Amino acid sequence: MAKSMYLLWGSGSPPCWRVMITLEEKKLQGYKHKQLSFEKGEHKSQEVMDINPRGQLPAFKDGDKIINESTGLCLYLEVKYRALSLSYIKCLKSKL
Ligand SMILES: N[C@@H](CCC(=O)N[C@@H](CS)C(=O)NCC(=O)O)C(=O)O
Repeated sequence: MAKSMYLLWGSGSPPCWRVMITLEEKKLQGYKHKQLSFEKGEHKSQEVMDINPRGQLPAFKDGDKIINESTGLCLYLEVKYRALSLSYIKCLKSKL
């Protein structure tokens, strides 16, 4: 199910964690991913710039769809995989 997804991420990045936690919570395992080094400037590599011209991580593709903003990406995953539970969304809804 998640094989069409590709996530470029960097260590120590809360926006990357947000996306990875969402993928884990939705049990979307098996997605392709690559860890890049901020220290080596890999977030400015051509591979990243082709997906996210801001040169920021996370950079994400699902098939031919590109979604870079981490909060928008979490919303995309929530809408596309609504049937799969996401505890923090449930928690937020319970507080409304
Ligand atoms: N609004 C973006 C922020 C992404 C972001 O700021 N990523 C940082 C790492 S935490 C980054 O790539 N910084 C490198 C840079 O801006 O050159 C999101 O939520 O996806």
